[in-house]
Amino acid sequence: MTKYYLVLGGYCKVGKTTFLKKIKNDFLDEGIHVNVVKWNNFIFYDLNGDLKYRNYIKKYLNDGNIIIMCYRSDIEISFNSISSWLEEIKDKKGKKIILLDLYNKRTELRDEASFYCLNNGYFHYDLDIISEKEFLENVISMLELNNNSNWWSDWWKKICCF
Ligand SMILES: Nc1nc2c(ncn2[C@@H]2O[C@H](COP(=O)(O)OP(=O)(O)OP(=O)(O)O)[C@@H](O)[C@H]2O)c(=O)[nH]1
Ligand SMILES: [Mg+2]
Repeated sequence: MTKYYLVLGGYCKVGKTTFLKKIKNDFLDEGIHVNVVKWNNFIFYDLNGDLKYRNYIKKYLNDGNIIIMCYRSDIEISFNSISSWLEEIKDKKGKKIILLDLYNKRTELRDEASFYCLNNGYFHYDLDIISEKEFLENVISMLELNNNSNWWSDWWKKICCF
């Protein structure tokens, strides 16, 4: 089975690990440079945003198929630091880059972030208009797995009881 590598990067304490726990909660946040979490045919690399780990996390940013740069549009520095994370990626060709706003209200900074994505060919999502489920559905369709995704709806029914 093809494995896909999804990287969660971005400024410290914006809620990357909390977001991942909503998808799969049976892992311990070890407080080290990365949590490696397997889920179906995805492997999440949940990176620690603390600058002191920057040298250790470059490898994961370069190995990922989808780079999900998390920020909060109520914390300006979390958006401003994104470009320095993306500079660590040597070759962006073939990678999908997504900015994901984990804040649950619309802000001016969010509009700026959408524009930044549009200009750079990145994708932009925010969690006040899209659920974790819908977000992952979008990611899956980016990976062209949609034709064969019964496992996906079965899995959601199991954990969400609907
Ligand atoms: N109020 C509020 N607190 C949150 C939210 N998301 C996360 N937190 C809290 O913020 C703290 C940091 O969240 P994490 O999910 O560990 O953040 P992170 O981005 O993984 O942080 P690092 O791995 O250290 O870079 C935790 O204490 C969470 O409980 C949120 O949406 N609202
Ligand atoms: Mg974390």
